[in-house]
Amino acid sequence: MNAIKIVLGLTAALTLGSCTMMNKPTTYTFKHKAIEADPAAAGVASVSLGNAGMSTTTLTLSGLTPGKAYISHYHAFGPASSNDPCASNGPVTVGFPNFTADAMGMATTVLSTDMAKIAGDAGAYINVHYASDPSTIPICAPIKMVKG
Ligand SMILES: [Cu+2]
Repeated sequence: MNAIKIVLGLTAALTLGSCTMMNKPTTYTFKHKAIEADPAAAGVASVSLGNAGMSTTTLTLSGLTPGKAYISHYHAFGPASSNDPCASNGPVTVGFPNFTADAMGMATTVLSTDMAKIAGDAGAYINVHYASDPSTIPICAPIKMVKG
């Protein structure tokens, strides 16, 4: 009798635990690349899983050039590194809506997409590029640290 109660209690706790985990966003921190552009640029990517396999990723950025236009993407793990996603030079998998830094150099952009499109190596890192020169990448958020 006591054993049955304990088992039921554990099941309830595990169920609650998994619900909480699904709703809690995972946060990834942007790192500055080894370039001089936007030296104070920083930010976080907050990834939430929703219903029907959808995900929402919110970028909250600061230290950008006020009034400057930016683009951002999820990138897949590329061929140039197997343990540093931001140095792996991978292809774009999904793009965020374009955005412009405000007068304080702050910006946000929100992407809703199928979780499957950014799962595993497909969502290895997030880059923020100058819209005017996509080869200029002030910051990158590593998400999946090891390829494969
Ligand atoms: Cu990109």
